[in-house]
Amino acid sequence: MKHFKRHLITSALPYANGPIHIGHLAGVYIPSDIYTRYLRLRNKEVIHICGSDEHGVPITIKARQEGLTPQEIVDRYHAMNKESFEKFGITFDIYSRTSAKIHHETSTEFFRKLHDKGEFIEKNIEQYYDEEAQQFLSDRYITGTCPHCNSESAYGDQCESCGTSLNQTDLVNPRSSITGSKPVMKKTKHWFLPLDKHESFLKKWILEENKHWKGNVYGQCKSWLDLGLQPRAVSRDLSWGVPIPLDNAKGKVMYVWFDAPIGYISATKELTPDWEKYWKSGDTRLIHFIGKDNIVFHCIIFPAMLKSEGTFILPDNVPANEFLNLEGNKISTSRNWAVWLHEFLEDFPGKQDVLRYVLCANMPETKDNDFTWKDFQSRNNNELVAILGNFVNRTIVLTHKYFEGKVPALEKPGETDLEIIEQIPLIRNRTGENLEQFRFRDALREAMSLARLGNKYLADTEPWKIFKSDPGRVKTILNISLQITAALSVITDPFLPFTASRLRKFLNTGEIGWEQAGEKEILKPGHKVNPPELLFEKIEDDQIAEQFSKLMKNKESSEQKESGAQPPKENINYEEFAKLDIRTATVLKAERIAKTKKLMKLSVTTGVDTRTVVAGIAEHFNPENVEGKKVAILINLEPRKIRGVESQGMILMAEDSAGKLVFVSPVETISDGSVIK
Ligand code: B3M
Ligand code: ZN
Repeated sequence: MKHFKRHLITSALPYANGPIHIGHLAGVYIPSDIYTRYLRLRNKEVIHICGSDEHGVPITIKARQEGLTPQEIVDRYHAMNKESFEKFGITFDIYSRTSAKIHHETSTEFFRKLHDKGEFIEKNIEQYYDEEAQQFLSDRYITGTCPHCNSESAYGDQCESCGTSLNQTDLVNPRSSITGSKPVMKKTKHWFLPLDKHESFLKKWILEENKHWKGNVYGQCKSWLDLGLQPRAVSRDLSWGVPIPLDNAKGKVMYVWFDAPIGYISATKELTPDWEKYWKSGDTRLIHFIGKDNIVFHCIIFPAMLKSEGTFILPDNVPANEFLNLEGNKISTSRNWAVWLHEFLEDFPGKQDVLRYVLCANMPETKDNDFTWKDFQSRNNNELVAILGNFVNRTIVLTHKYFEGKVPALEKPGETDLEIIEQIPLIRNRTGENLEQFRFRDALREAMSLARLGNKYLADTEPWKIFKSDPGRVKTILNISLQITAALSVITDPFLPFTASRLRKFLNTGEIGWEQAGEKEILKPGHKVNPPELLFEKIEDDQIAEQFSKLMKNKESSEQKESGAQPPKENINYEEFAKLDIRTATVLKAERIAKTKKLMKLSVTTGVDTRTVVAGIAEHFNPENVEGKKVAILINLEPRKIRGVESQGMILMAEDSAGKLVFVSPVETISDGSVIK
C-alpha cells in the first residue's frame, strides 16, 4: 500500500434547496465524520471539506415557486443545513458554498484552463425550448413520460421512478415545467467533455488499479465503463450558475455537476493558503464520501476533469453508500417521507448520539437499508441504555460508593481479570481495522463489544456482593471496569462524540489518544472521578407512536397536495345538512351576460317553479351546450342580485384542482323537483 502523509476527506456538497434528512446523514455525513474523527484521534494530518451545492435547476424551480430569488433560497438552506450539521457533531474543517466568490473564481479558472488546453469539444445541438418563457429547457425544466417505465413525471435528465438516466429527447410527450406548454426544438451551442477520450485511462485506473474499492462502487463504475462513455455537456442555457467565461457564451453557465466538485477545491482554498499541498501532492490521500447516486460523477466525470486539468491528484477511494429507506419506503422530499434533522432536534433534544448510533448501526453500506422508529427505540433501550449506559453507571457509582470516587489499585488480578485486560487493545484494534476498511457497522459493533464485555464482567463478578468479604478483589474489578470505561471514551468517540465527551467528564480526564486507549493503566490509581450522571434514558412507546403518526400525517397531506384534493372542511351536524333544499332540475335557456367573461344567465325548471339563476360557467361552456342539461340546484339559497340580475339559487358544480368544471347531474332520468338528500 502507498504511504500517505495526509488525508483530504470530502463529503458530498448537499443541494441548498431543502433541509437535511436521516438518509443524507446515514449515507454520507455520519461515515465521513466517523472516519475523520478516527484519523484525528490517531493524530493524522487530516482536513474534512464540505459546503452547500447552490447551483442547478431544482434551486431555480424552487425559487420560482416561492416567488424568491435563487440566492434567497440558497441563503436560507445553507444556514439551516450548516446548523444541523454542527448540532449533530459533524465536524467539517470548513462548510463553504458554491455561490461564494472564491468558488466562482476557482471554477472559472478551471474551465478556462480546460478550454485553452483544448480539452472540450464545442457542438451546436438541438435542445427543447419554451417559446412562451423564451428559455431553453435543461434537465429538470423538462418533464414527460419515461420511455422505459411509463412514469409520467420523468425529468429531462433522469426518471426517478425507474432510475434510468435519460436524454431530453427520450421523453415521450415532453412538457415545459415552467409554462406546461409543449416545447419546440431549437439550436444552441454547448461545450462537452469528451469522456470517450478518457475511457482507456479510466478503465485502467478503476478496473485494474482500484479493485479494492467497495463492491457497489466498483460494480457501478464497471457497468458505466462497459457501456462505453460519451461526450458529456458541461454547459447549460441558464442564468443561475457560474457563467461560461468565453466570449461567445452569453446566457450560458456551467452544468452544476461541472462546478460542484470543484467546490471541494475552492473550499480548501478558502480554508488554507496551503491548499495545494492537499490537492497537488502525491502523498495526500483524497477520499470522497458520497451516496450511490453520485458515483458516476466522482469516479468517472470529476477524475476525467482533474486528469484533463493535469495538476491535481485523483481520489484514492470513494466509499459510497447505498440508500437508507424509512419504514420500508424510499425517502422522498416531495412526499415528505423523511425524518428531518431540524425536527428530530426539536422532538428529541440532546439525543443526537442516539440517532448517530442507530444510523451507523443501520448504515446502507453494501445494500439499501431501512430505518424504523421501532428499531430506533429498541437500539436505544436495549443497547445504549442497557449495555453502555448501565455499565458506565454501575462502574462509577460503585467507585464512589466504595472508594470515595478514587481509582482503586489493581490488586493481584486473577486469570479471568487478565483475560479481560488483554481484550481491551484487541477490541480497539479491531474497531480501527474495520474503520480503515470503511466497515462502519462492524466497527461500531466491535466498539460496543467492549461495553458488553464490561457489563458481563460486572454481572459475573458481582462486586456489590463481595465488598464486605473481599474488598481487595473489588478494587481489582473496579480498576479494570474503570480502565474499560476510559477505553470506551476513546473508541466510541468517532461514533458517539457527545457521549464520549461526557465519559471524559465523568472520568475527569482530558482527551485520551487512540494509542493510549490500549495501554494497561489509562487511569492511574488514586485518580479522582466525578459523580456520574445518566448517560442515556429510555425511550417510551408513546414517543415512538407519536413519530410514526407524524410520518403518516405528513404522508396524507402530501398525497392530498399531489392529487390536488382540498383538505376536508370541519364537520357539520345533520340539522345543518337538512336545511339545504337541493333538487333535480333542467336548464331551459342559457345566455351569456353581456360585458362579463364568466357569467351566464340560466332559466331553470325546478319542478316547483321556473326561476333564474346566475352561474359562473361562461368560460367553460357554450350556452347551447347547457340548454337541456339535467342539473342539481340548491333552491333555498337567499336570492342575490348579480350584475343587475336576481339569482334565485345555486347550480351544483364539481371543480378539480386544475380548474376543470362539470355539472353535478343525476345519471338516470328522474322528474324535476326530486329531492336530493
Ligand atoms: N449536490 C448531489 C446530491 O446532493 C450533489 C452532490 C455534489 S458533490 C460535488 O445528491
Ligand atoms: Zn422510468
